[in-house]
Amino acid sequence: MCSLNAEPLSDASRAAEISVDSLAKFTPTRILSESTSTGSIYILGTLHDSPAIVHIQKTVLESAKAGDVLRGLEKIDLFLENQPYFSSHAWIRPTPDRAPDLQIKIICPATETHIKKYSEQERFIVCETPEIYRDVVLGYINGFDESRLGWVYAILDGRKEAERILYRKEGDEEGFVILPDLKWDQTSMNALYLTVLVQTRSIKSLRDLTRSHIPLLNSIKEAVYDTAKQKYGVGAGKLRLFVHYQPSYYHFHVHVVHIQSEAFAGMLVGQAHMLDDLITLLELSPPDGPSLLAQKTYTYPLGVEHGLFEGMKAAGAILD
Ligand code: G7M
Repeated sequence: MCSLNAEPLSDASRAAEISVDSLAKFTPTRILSESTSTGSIYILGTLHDSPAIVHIQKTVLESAKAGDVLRGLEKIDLFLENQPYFSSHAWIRPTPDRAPDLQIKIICPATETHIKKYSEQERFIVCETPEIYRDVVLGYINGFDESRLGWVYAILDGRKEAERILYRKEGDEEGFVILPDLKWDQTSMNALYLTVLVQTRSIKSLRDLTRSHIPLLNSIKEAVYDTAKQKYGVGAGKLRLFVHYQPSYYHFHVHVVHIQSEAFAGMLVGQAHMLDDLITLLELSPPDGPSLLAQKTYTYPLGVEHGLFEGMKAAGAILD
């Protein structure tokens, strides 16, 4: 069973459920969103009687093996010919040892929040002053369902994804882990995507950062550089380290993405804040009292389905 109310499953039984046979029983309800350029598509449906979100995406080609693909084609269908330009669809010949054609991610059971998050929706620019943060956002963050952070705590406690941890620094205040993000299948280095989760639960968002966190942020930076170099051969000059505001999860984390990676919504100006900029603003902050990050007005896009939207609208933070 993959049900919201069911007893939690052991890892083994849950893993056993996501199989070729079980996916064949997925009943699609509607498309939540899709990208025609990347071939990424989010489908809402039912799996084992539970709402489920299935994300299907073509896997990224490993650049060193891209040429091999042309030697393994089964069929080619030329639909545009305008010399010197040609466009075609191609089918890859199945060979036992070839890389998978698809990457499929599943959220099951999917909550209303998940469904809203992945649904195409109208967005508006929001101007979040420190007063609006205090009156609207803080209450939203404090009321955030702790269970949504279950995956974070499971990683930090070593109960989940333990074998995927690339680096761990111990310590309640200065500790953190580095691991591949859910979105990265570790195939293409140009699509490298790592996540850094801090051990402390006291930093909900970048507004909570103070000068006292500068050593933590610097040690995250250093460890990311070392880890990416050692594990993947990717140098510091190829990495974009940034933090979301608003994030989806209010437990401080840093995104690490290869600069060759195609821009996606979470990388857009407004939502993404370079880690180095945050460190600089903390260094420029007064020694006592709220940091510049706490005092700053943030301007960012917010979807109408976001849990903050109505409160922001009522507070006059949405620009017409
Ligand atoms: O900043 P924001 O909260 O939007 O980003 C959260 C990040 O955590 C995203 O890049 C997600 O892909 C990533 N993420 C989310 N979940 C549920 C997991 C997970 O279970 N494991 C890992 N490794 N990353 C996750």
